[in-house]
Amino acid sequence: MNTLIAGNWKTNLLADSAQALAQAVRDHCNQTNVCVIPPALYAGKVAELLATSDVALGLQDISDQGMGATTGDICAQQAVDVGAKYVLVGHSERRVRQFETSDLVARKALAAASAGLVPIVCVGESLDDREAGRHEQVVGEQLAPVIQALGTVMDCVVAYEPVWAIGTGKTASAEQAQAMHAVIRRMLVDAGKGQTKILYGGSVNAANAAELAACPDVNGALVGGAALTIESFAVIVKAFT
Ligand code: G2H
Repeated sequence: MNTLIAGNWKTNLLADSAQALAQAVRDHCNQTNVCVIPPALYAGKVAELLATSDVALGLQDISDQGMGATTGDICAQQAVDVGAKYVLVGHSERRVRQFETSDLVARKALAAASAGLVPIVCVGESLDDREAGRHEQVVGEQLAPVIQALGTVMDCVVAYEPVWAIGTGKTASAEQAQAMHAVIRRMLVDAGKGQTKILYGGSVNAANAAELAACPDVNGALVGGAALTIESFAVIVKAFT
């Protein structure tokens, strides 16, 4: 299946509710194109629950450094060790709150890919950037260092998440999403990575998933709020499958 539907649980849930949601995803969305991305503290338990399923595990962030003296970080080798396949890098909530630069995001993507993880590289413009007509330039500048760092041989996924659509209930229209995905696709083709999956993220829900899934360059979704209940997540998974 050349799609990926990833549920980013962010800093939601506690141990019991995280395990219950993981079990529900395993029971209702047991497919190789589904990934859950729990808070790291619960990743080990979620990995155990998913061990006999086709659902993949992801983490929400990774250090650009290897094992060693980086207090509070999680390194790529530890992510592999806990059973992760995917890792988000450059989510806008980290670019904004932790001041992560595109160069740091590129180093994180390289650290992840070098350890055998598939980085899900998040890019997206602010409302100011969109209103000023800079959105394609901004996304291009976020993606370019990652493409350069990874070279042609390493596997990755790109997630386009316009910041103005994240957790706001505003979704980019299918036309806006497709237009940006086509720009990203051209960059990836030029880099010899034309087969890379490009996910859309930003208030994806059960009602808008089908329209987004119909866009030719939208290969899946990175889902936040609507991934926290199995009812909505299962509808989104079906729409993209
Ligand atoms: C964007 C998305 C998941 P939401 O951050 O990464 O969250 O679907 O809640 O907008």
